[in-house]
Amino acid sequence: MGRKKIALVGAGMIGGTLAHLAAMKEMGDIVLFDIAEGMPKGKALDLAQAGPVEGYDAGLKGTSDYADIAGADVVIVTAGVPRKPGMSRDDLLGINLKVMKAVGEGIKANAPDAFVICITNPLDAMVWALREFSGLPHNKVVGMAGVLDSARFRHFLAEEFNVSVEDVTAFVLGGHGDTMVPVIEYSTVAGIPVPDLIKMGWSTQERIDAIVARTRSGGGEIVQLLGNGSAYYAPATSAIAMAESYLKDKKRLLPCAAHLTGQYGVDDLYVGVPVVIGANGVERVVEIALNEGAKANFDKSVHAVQELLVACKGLEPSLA
Ligand code: A3D
Repeated sequence: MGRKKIALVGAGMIGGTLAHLAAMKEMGDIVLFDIAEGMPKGKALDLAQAGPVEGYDAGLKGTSDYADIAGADVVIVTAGVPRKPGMSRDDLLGINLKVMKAVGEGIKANAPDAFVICITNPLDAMVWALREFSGLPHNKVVGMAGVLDSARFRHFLAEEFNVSVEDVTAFVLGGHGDTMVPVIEYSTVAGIPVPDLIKMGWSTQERIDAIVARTRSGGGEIVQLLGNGSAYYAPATSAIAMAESYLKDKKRLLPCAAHLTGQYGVDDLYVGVPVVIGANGVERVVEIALNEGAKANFDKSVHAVQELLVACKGLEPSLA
């Protein structure tokens, strides 16, 4: 049995971090693809030279030729531009839509059997467009956002309760944007829901509300601090968790931007919901009961994604 092949389309900040993580975990051979000529080759060589020190065996190749992603088991897409301070994710729509067209066609021609994870923003619209351009089955194209948003929520909750991040589970639904929906009823410390912890005096509703607000703007906080570009360590780790669940058929239940066909009252839209990821890609969309407030927020989030799709269809007639 040969090694798995992981193609990273976009070899920038997240792409390079993905390659490092995938190599460290010996997930397979890695191809770094970018339209920039030398840069992916330079990163691949640098990472290959880290192999003898760390003791990992992974083929690493940098390329600007789509033929090199042929036969990839997993493709992770970060191609495009990230935010600058003051920009919203939606400001990236026009330029990144063109990139998704090129990438979707490249995947369709060279890696049609891959499991594709999209990270490019604005996420929910770009993963939808990437699926359309690639023509791959919906269960094989998914967006990374919920794992990251939940990780941010978990980190803030663990700090608030002064407990290990390992024991904090958190639930974030909806689109990846200011309308995302952190659901506190399904967020726990070792199984104890956050509302119970408030009753037990571990925190107050006001403090949890502030954590929810900080989670919603968690990406923007990092954009402001970095001054140039957006987060990349946690986004890369989150996508690797999804890739591992697919490659190892772990069947993890993870919040991802998945294609809905009536679940949550939504049709033909990618939006963040809990899904099971295994060897068949997205194997199940999990429909949980939402209270009135969470449902209203979820619907608002869906509406925001729908507006972005209208804009995409206006910009790219082949999507209409
Ligand atoms: P960056 O370091 O700029 O890397 C993007 C790379 O894409 C660059 O190296 C470009 O040369 C390359 N590129 C541009 N056009 C093409 C093309 N047509 N084909 C191939 N490569 C191309 O950005 P980054 O790695 O920091 O971020 C990548 C994307 O992820 C951005 O759109 C971010 O907004 C997004 N992002 C999403 C999340 C989510 O949680 C969804 C989090 C953080 C960043």
